[in-house]
Amino acid sequence: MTNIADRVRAALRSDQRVDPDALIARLDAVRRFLDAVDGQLPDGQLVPAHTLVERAGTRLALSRDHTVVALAGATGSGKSSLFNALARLGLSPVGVRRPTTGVAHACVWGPLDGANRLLDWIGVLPRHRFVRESALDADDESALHGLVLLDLPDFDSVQRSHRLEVDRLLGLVDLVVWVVDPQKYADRVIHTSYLREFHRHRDVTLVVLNQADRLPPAELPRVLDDLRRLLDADGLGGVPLLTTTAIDPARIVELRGTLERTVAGRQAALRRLAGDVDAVVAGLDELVAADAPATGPDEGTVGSLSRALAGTAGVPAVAAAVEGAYRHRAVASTGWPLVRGWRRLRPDPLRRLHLPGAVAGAPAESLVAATSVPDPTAAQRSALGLAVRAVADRSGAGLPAPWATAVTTAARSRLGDLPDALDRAVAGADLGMDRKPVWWRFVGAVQWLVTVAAVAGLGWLALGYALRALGLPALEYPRVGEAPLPTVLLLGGLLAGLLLAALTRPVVRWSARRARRRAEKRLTAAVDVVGREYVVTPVRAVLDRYGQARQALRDAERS
Ligand SMILES: Nc1nc2c(ncn2[C@@H]2O[C@H](COP(=O)(O)OP(=O)(O)OP(=O)(O)O)[C@@H](O)[C@H]2O)c(=O)[nH]1
Ligand SMILES: [Mg+2]
Repeated sequence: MTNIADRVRAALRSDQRVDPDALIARLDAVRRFLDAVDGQLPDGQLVPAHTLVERAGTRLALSRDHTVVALAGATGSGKSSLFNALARLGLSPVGVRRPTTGVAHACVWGPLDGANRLLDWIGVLPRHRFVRESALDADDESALHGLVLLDLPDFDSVQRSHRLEVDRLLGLVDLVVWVVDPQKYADRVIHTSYLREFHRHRDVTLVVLNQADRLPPAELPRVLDDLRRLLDADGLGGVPLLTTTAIDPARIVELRGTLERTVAGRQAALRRLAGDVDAVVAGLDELVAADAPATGPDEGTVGSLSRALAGTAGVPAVAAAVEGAYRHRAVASTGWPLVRGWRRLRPDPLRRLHLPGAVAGAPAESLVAATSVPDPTAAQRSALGLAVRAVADRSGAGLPAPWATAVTTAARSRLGDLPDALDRAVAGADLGMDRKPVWWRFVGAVQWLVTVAAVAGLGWLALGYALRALGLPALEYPRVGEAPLPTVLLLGGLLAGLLLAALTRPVVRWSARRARRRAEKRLTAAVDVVGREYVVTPVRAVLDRYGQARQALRDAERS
């Protein structure tokens, strides 16, 4: 049943015309596929596609008016005899010593000029090119005008060079006539190494059982049935199967008629290339089998990456330094004036890290990153490694293996540049530490004021004491309630200073923690940008390429 269905399908297909524009669009899609996968996938699997694109472009550019037909088969099957019989001339030597034909011979129906460039490309030497056009039989032969018939060496040859030549030529011709004979039609080589390989080229395949005269007429149907069964098993159900006797011109008429129709249809070259595209698309399909994945890793995974990067970049250390620096500077600005002086003698925790962002007005972008942020620990490095791997794994999940590898390679491609980029990001981040808060100035000014009051009170008291000691008239101090004003100034000033310092301390601590959180947020944001640029963007680029490749291959499929 299947064989009948195959034959019907083949018959329908052979009636279907290949639209040159559609074929060119399909080839273009293969080219787009190759552009998309360039540098992403190993070249080995792409060779057939590259070969197709190059060959098809050349074949279509060379001549669409010619149909190149090859006679292929085992040695002694009668290829050269058929070649000569079709040409009606003894062009290719026929021999009893096997193998006879060592290089391809060509016969061109019509002017040789147009076919010469085609034969140069196919690689048939000029001395093995013949032209089948004479004034005498021009009319007889006109139906074959445009035919370029090739007599190939034997593909089962003891001569390796013959096999190589056949393999090369079979990749270039438009239609293949497989010539078999009653003795060797069932040979394994022809079926497994050749016919089966051509199952995508059914509509440019013809099988000829030659030397039919050597079979008793009663045997012929059985042999034909057997051969048909083998062809079906090769995936060539429905291909035309003819019988010929090369030594009898009357018994090659059917083959000749088939060739005439093929030449007149001018479809063989297009059908051959369409079959080539089918084969290439089928071969590449597993490379883009999965649905195009999301455009990149999910935000959770990117968040983990940012946290790991923050650890490596020393964000916690810098943030802690920001908190320390805030406290240090706040105390230096708002503390009791004597404490301030002592405070200023101690180093600023942030300056010790050599962070330009920590210094007011430093042009961060002009600074080469050379911070003294502590180097990442082994644990931080391995956490980063795991986070990068997670980005690759999540992004490449479900993709065909070579793409998953490409995603991993992309995720790791810029790891070498990461340390400098992170250092630059940390160095360039605005830590919010370049301006003094207004309240520091205010509290600082009040501290000065109460200190001045205390010193003034002290001075006043000291003056009164000195006058008394010298026996001079004592100073009459103004009084606040019961207490003399200088005492109020001295004690009040000292008390107010201490009180203000005590009240300020928790506010400073709270603000320092806030400054730490703000710095942490800004640093993490800066590090996140680096992570996206150095890890996520290359991964997205590969996923983009995957989407393009998948779409291109869908476009290259036969519609
Ligand atoms: N009886 C008979 N003999 C044939 C037929 N076709 C070819 N021969 C003979 O078979 C032998 C081989 O023919 P060739 O045409 O040289 O075979 P080939 O396939 O070209 O062989 P290689 O060049 O070695 O690959 C010759 O002696 C031919 O005369 C045929 O249809 N009937
Ligand atoms: Mg021969």
